Order: sequence, then structure tokens, then C-alpha cells
Amino acid sequence: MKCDVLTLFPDILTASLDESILKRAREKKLLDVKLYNIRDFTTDVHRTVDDYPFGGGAGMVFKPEPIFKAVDFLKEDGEPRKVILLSPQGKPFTQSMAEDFAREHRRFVFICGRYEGIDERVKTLTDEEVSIGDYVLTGGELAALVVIDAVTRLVPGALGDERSVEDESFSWGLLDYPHYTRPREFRGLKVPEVLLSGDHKAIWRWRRKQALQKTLMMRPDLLEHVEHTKLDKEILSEIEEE
Ligand code: 9D3
Repeated sequence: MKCDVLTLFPDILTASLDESILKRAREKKLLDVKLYNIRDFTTDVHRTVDDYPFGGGAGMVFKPEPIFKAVDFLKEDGEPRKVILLSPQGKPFTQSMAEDFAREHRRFVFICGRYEGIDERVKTLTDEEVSIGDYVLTGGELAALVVIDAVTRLVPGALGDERSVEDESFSWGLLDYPHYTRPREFRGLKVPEVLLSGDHKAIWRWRRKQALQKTLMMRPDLLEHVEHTKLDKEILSEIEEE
């Protein structure tokens, strides 16, 4: 996957790209991220990227010209790409969008907004407008990083252990079950006996029950999309009785 990121603050992304899974994916050439400072695409002596809003009001608006120049420059090589604008008005990013991005697209341009907004005409350059959730950030950089992170770990070979992707809470459609490692007892807190039993069927059932319980408590909305097996229904009625 190749990502070009257009931003006024490229340094916000560098530390994350230089650690852990993203770093390794880059070393393995599974991920190639290029950061471009939008200010480098200005043409005036003051390197202006914002201006007052037509119609009045508080705050500044991101000017269209430097963003158009940057996107034109990136498109010079003629390779197909998906242009994504990160914005609070965008479609909420989900795991299923991450899966679509990982499957369908080799190459992305992320445009990170700042200020109160971005000149609306920039949207004629974009294929998608994406938000990462209903809270207010200071700009699109962290959102771009979230999308790059979530998509990269779905690229085959990016995770050391390929099983990890499949095993996850979201592929179950449920929240994860609790995890324990050594020691068996820590500050008086014991690891549940069943996990030490070696009884794999009992362990599987315990984990499924914990996942169902946790999901019912924290995210009942997720359960609407889960198809329950006969065993699930049995576990759920057990939970109801408790
Ligand atoms: C009151 C108007 N505000 C919109 C909610 C103005 C505004 C606030 C923050 C405009 C832009 C921003 C900066 N945020 C992003 O660029 C952003 C974002 C976000 O704030 N939340 C979730 N996802 C995203 S993606 C880009």
C-alpha cells in the first residue's frame, strides 16, 4: 500500500510511522508513506494556506490553491489512486471500510484539514470523505494515521502472526474475552481455573461466554449483527438467569 499524506504538520505522523508494526511494514515494503507539507505548494512570499471565510464568521478557511497544486503534482505519474479527505463531516470509519480499503486499493492520497474548515471546492478532488468518530480533533492528521494503521495491519504479511487478524473481537463481531498470562497468582488475583484445565472445549465456551457478557454490557449494539449459534443461545440464556 502506498500513501501520500498532504498536511501542514507532517511531524505529527512521523513518530508513529517509525515504530512497531507500521515501521516493520515499511521496512518490508508492504507500506510506503510519503508526507508532503501543503505549505510547500504555496506560491506567495508568505506561504499562505488560510484565508477569511466568504460570508463572514469566526475562524479561518483552508485555501483551495495549495491543495489543488499538491494533488495535481501527485497525479502527474498517472497511477490510479483513491483520494480521501479526512473531515468531521465524513462517513464514519469502520473495520469494514478498512477491509475494503485493504482489498481494493493499492494507493491513497490523504488530505488532512486544519482550521474551521476547508474550501468546499477541494471536495471535487476527492473520492471519499472520512471521519474517525463523533469528537472534535484539532486536524485530520491523527485521523489519517488511524486509517493508515487500521488498513496496514490488514495487508497480508504486515502482522508477524497471521492468525491475529482472524482471532480478533471484530471478526467475531463481539468484544474480546479476557486474557491472562503468568504468574498464575498476582497480588492475590488468580487466573480463572478453567484456563489452566487444558480442557479446550471448556476454555472455548468460557471465552465465548465472557465475550458475550462483555458485549451485552458495553456494546449491545454490536450484538444485532451477530448470528448466534445454538451454543450461543444456550450461553445467553445462562447469562440471563445469573
Ligand atoms: C463547529 C465546527 N467544527 C466542526 C465539528 C469545526 C471543526 C473542528 C475540528 C473543523 C475541523 C476540525 C478538525 N478535525 C478534523 O479535521 C477531522 C476530524 C475530527 O475532528 N473528528 C473526527 N474525525 C475527523 S477527520 C478530520
